[in-house]
Amino acid sequence: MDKQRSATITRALIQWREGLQLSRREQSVLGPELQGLDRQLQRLQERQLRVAVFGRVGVGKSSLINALIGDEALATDVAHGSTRRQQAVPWNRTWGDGGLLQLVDTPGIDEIAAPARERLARRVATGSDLVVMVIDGDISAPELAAFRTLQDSGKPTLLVANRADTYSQAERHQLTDTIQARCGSDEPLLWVAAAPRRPVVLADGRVRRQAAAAELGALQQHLDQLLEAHGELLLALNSLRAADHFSAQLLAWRLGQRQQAAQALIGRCASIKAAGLAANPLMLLDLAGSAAVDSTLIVQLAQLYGVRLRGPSARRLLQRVGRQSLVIGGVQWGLQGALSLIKQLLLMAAPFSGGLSLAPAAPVALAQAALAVHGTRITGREAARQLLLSAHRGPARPASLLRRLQRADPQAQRWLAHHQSWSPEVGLP
Ligand SMILES: Nc1nc2c(ncn2[C@@H]2O[C@H](COP(=O)(O)OP(=O)(O)OP(=O)(O)O)[C@@H](O)[C@H]2O)c(=O)[nH]1
Ligand SMILES: [Mg+2]
Repeated sequence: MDKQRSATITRALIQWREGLQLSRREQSVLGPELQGLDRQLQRLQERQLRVAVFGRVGVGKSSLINALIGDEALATDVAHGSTRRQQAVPWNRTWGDGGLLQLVDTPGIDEIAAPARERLARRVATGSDLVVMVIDGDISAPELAAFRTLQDSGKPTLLVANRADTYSQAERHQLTDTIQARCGSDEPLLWVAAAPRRPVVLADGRVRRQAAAAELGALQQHLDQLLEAHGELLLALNSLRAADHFSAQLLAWRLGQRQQAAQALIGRCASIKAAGLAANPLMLLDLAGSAAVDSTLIVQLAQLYGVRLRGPSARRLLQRVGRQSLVIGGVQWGLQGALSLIKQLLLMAAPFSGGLSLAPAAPVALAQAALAVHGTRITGREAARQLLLSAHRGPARPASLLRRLQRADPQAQRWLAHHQSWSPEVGLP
């Protein structure tokens, strides 16, 4: 991704953030998410990339960070569980044109239940632009599950195998094949030795394993290339995803808050329509009256969701809702017309049948009313869905920016191949 596109995305995101009108209650309910988003946007402006090191307990995550920064900044231990909480350390090297780097050490993913592991993987993924997942032999089921979680969340992830010093070259080749097959990935497996121990023959002839220099060549080289080629993209992608995620959470929250009000509104419109249909003897008025109630419902729903309905966009929305609810409720409209016709014929026949034909008119009117309620519910739901989509889809919205970037950049497309975007189906009335 070139610098110009990166600057455009940064500008658009900052503008979007400044334009977010959050109530006090929203700021407090979504406080932690908002802080996370603001941190990410700040890093985007400062061009500070965050690389998280992630994996099982004791695979050598902290040792790897120490080896990369060339300093024993983090505690390491043979005893498992020496890193208890996430910790970021600055990495004294740059990428691109003066971009900064931070490495994040994380606690091990095993010894915790699967749901917690998934949450941890998601948290690590959310807070970093790139993940280095460390294994130290064949990939286990929990490791594979965590790797998949990272991939499914669209997180660029490098798979690194540590303790290269404890395997022969033939063993390493064989392990590479097995692991790549298990992961279903053609990405390279990068072998390193973060804190190797090499056998040394002592003066008395005994052999002892002694600490030796770290071997990080494959990873260093891969990281150099990746950061030079895609540093800007990594930062932009994670920022867009963070913004998209926040915007989805905000919408879902607002939707949840207004769900009851929307339901009540739909119910009120349904009863107005039902009463009008039951009382009205004329077929055309039946249909026109129903359509009028549905339009009023849409306009009022729009007000409720805070979506401005004006000009062509309003027309398009009404047409879309109309089309959808007509397709879904097509049968209902057909039946409604037929029932209106029957009702009208029964009324017209009244003078000739001595009023007897009026008797079946009442159940027909009731059937119409029941259909009307059902139809209004369909229209209400569809209107709510379309209104939300329109609120989520504006050209400057993170979701649209993300889609555009995905279309324009093949590397973004690859990274986001498994990524599932938020869908506004949740919490509809
Ligand atoms: N032989 C060998 N030992 C290593 C290597 N890397 C790390 N170790 C050893 O593995 C042990 C665990 O290393 P840590 O870096 O603490 O592992 P961790 O993944 O951070 O562990 P937790 O924080 O407990 O999850 C230490 O005794 C390291 O010296 C390596 O490449 N080769
Ligand atoms: Mg550690």
